[in-house]
Amino acid sequence: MSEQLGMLEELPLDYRDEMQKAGIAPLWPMMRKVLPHGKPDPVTKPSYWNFNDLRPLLLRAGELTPVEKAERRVLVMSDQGRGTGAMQATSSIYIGMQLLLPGETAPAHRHTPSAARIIVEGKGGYTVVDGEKLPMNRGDLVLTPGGDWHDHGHEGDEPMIWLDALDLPLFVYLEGSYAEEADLQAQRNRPDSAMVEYLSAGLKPSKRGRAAVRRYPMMRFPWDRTEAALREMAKYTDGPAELDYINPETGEDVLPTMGFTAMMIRPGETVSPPLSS
Ligand code: GTQ
Repeated sequence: MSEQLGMLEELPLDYRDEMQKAGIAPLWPMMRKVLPHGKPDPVTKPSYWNFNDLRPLLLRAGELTPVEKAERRVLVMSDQGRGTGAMQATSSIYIGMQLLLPGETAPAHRHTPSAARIIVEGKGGYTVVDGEKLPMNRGDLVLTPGGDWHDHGHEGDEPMIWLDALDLPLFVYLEGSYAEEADLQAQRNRPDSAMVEYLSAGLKPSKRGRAAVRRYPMMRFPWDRTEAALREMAKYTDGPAELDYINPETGEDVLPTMGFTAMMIRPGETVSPPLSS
């Protein structure tokens, strides 16, 4: 079948004018734009952002813009297929690098998109999600499911930097993206559930006599555990060791729209992860 379906210009001018007035258009000249042949035709391009370039720019944002003014002090990494300034790294995922300085707090808000954070540097930072205080240690994966209140704080003495990943573009596309603001949350005086209920893989709180489990029962995945598990697995695995982060109650990906995998690649190894959906 021909790639090129009919063109708009082939149609009589009066017909095109009448259609224009009626607010309609023929499908066939535009069909391949939305239904390309054989395979998708993505706008997104592979993009690369160098942390050594980004880091000083982020620290400078710390001097230029108080967190009270910014609400969130973040530099957005734009998909190069859409151009710098695009609020997305792929069609559905936004990523940005966030800075919080010692003593600062980023105010509480909640929004429809979900967020996940991977801590890059610093000590003493934390985020409070739905009243649960989640320490931010280097490499930790920390979740903020859509609709949950969250604020960030910093009790340490060096800058905290972390990567934010949100399904924000998806919500913008669905015209369902919005946020609400509130005062800082009261923090429950107990360690987060990774340190209490979900301390060990393969064990979860007994069903007996328990109230309903939360939809996202574990919102922090400590890196020290992930790293130890990867290293142990790699001893007995040819090729890269890979571990999927899961919701410990369901075995599913940690969020409905975003899944995370930790991978250990030995020096000199190369990998080509398969496309998957
Ligand atoms: O920390 O709550 O990068 O709301 C973008 C939007 C981070 C956050 C971002 C946000 C946040």
